[in-house]
Amino acid sequence: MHYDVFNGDADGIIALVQLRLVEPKESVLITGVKRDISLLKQVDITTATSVTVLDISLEKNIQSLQGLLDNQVDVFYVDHHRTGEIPSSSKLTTLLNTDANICTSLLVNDFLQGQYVNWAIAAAFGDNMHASAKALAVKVGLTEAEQAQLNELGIYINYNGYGASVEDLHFHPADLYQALLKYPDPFTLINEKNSLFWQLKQAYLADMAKAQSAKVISEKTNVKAVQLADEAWARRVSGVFGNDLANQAPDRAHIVLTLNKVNVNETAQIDAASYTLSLRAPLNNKQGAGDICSQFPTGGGRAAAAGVNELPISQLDEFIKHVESYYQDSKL
Ligand SMILES: [Mn+2]
Repeated sequence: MHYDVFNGDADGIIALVQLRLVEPKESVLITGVKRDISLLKQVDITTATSVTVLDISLEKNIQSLQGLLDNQVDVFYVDHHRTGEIPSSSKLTTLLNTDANICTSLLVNDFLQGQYVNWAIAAAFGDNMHASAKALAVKVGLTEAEQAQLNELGIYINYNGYGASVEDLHFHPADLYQALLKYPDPFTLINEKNSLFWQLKQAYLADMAKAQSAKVISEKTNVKAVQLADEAWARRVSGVFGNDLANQAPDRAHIVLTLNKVNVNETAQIDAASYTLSLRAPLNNKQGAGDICSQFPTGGGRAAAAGVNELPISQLDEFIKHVESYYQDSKL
């Protein structure tokens, strides 16, 4: 049995669309919300004969990967996140590149020699890699208007992946993948009345309108921190809202916080409250976000975009100061 394991964000879902348009395959789909990257362990090692893995860190899935390889399962692994040490095995084929301007769909696009390139462009826009997306769009001759449409589509698919659990999402990423696979050309989807594109657009605009009232926690020349409510809409919109802020002020780092629910247990003691936060490096200085977040427990990510799942409230000031001084010292 073949397994397709993919991140539930734009370049995870779209990378699989590109591959399966070229090579249709019956497969078991394994995916989840964007932040759920520990996916490979869900593959049933007793039934798996081959596995395609897209857009999840090899480092974070190394144990499951080693188990599959030891069991003689063929693995095709494509990703742009931290790799850690890559196992050497004749069963493993990789396309790995951690360049900050490369996403999984772009790697797949090279591999497929540009087949379904419009999908790859939408994915790169969705992963907020505007320069790469634009360069590719210009190369294949898309007009400004067409580029803007693919940008929108990428943003909406990316937006759908954010949430604490799949219950927060409008569409389960596996369902979204299957729906998108019906469109070899994303412009057909965009031009179709009441299609998924329009449904996602409507939902996105409603959530973003609410996000405009976000509370500004701190605003300095090089760092801005804002807080969103702890509600499903805020969990959905936090990532794309962060991208939006970054695009508006490309020299600034941005922190988007949501307060995690406080659990009151039986003895009426209140567990220490914490924030889930995402940190975006300045678009014009894409470095350091992953390193900064990794210094806090439950933190991690890429150079350009990273996060902390549970930052104790008492550490927020320290975190913000850390971000301020980091980007103060690392001006281009
Ligand atoms: Mn991705």
